[in-house]
Amino acid sequence: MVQIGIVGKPNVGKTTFFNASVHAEAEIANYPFTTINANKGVMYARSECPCKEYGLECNPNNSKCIDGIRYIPIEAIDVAGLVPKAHEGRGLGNKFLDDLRQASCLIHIVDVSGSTDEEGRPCETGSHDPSNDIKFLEEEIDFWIKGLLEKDWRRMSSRCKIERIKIEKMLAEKLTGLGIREEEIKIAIRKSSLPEDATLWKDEDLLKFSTYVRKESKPILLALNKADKASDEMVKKFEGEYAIPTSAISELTLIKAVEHGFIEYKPGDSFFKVIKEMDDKRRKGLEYIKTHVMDRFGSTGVQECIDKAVFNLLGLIEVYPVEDENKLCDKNGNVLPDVFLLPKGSTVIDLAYKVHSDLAEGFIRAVDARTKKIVGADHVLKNKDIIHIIAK
Ligand SMILES: Nc1nc2c(ncn2[C@@H]2O[C@H](COP(=O)(O)OP(=O)(O)O)[C@@H](O)[C@H]2O)c(=O)[nH]1
Ligand SMILES: [Mg+2]
Repeated sequence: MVQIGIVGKPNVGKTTFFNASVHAEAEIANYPFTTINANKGVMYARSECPCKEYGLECNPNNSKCIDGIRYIPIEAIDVAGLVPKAHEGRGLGNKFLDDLRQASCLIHIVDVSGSTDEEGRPCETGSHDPSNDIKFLEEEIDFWIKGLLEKDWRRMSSRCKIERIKIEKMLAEKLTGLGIREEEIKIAIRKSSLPEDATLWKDEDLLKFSTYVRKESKPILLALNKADKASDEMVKKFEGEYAIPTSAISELTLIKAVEHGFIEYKPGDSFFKVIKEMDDKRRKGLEYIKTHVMDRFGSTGVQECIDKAVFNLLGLIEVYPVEDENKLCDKNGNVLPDVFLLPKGSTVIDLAYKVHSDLAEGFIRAVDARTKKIVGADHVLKNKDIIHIIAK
């Protein structure tokens, strides 16, 4: 399953964001190092379910569907707060960096209200500039990667030269534990325009390469959190395609109100509907969220972060395997039971492997349920394809 790492310095709202989207109860508190061990949980990417378009009632199995909105699971990891110089072992040291190994991308929770200092201690709202936080997190990861490479660098690079081993092969071996692929390494070498002969790489070249490889293998989306109490000016300054204003606390409050039956609201909605009488305090709280968060930013932003990370930053597509291309169901009659997230450019056979290796090994042909055309193993899949795979 795709894994997203939730990262940031202490007290920015990582755990709140995590709990709001996975509905797990990790500890939330206003002091550093509350989150000692990384919490793993399941978050959901939100998308229009094809059931709506076909006017069908679906029976989801590996995902959820609420009123025609499909929620597709992904794995999330709530990483302990990162403080400057973690790569040298400060704070909880390399622990959080280790937690990021398997993440395919990161959501960096930033306190855009400027009410936490660089170490994560509460400070006066607006008194801390989050630009430094953004830069420092990138640098921490870069130095961490570099640190892994520079051990043994001279011997390794000389060996490559003498034995004519391609540098990307050696790097791939060293970095595989970080979930970094050879393809990403090749791109990083090209982008940093470094010589093929790695014995010529200087210290700053290793850092340059580390930066590029981090950008390729752990792309970062910024959640501009605590936007509810941030000035318009601050939000405008940082907002962008991959920098989304969020109010994690609002999302968590809405989810709780849903659980208690007070409102109707689906994660990612731009509004909620009151369905039960409530006390003044709760009503005022929800009104505040409506006027200061939802009307101001369009939503709490939490769901949008996940969706942007999955569908844009990672560029994944959703594909629905079925066993009947007319009824769009499996052999038990469940309509659109499963959905899989696959990298762009994936083919029918990639989908088959994802569903079951038997389906791939015994592959005969497939049918595109939308067009009813027969397609082969190499057929490239499109977003929201519905595919019937026929196998021996
Ligand atoms: N105003 C505001 N406060 C928030 C928001 N998200 C979290 N907080 C508060 O920030 C503090 C730290 O939150 P927590 O999730 O424990 O941060 P972590 O250390 O990054 O995991 C808590 O007091 C939260 O209630 C938000 O969106 N808006
Ligand atoms: Mg925490």
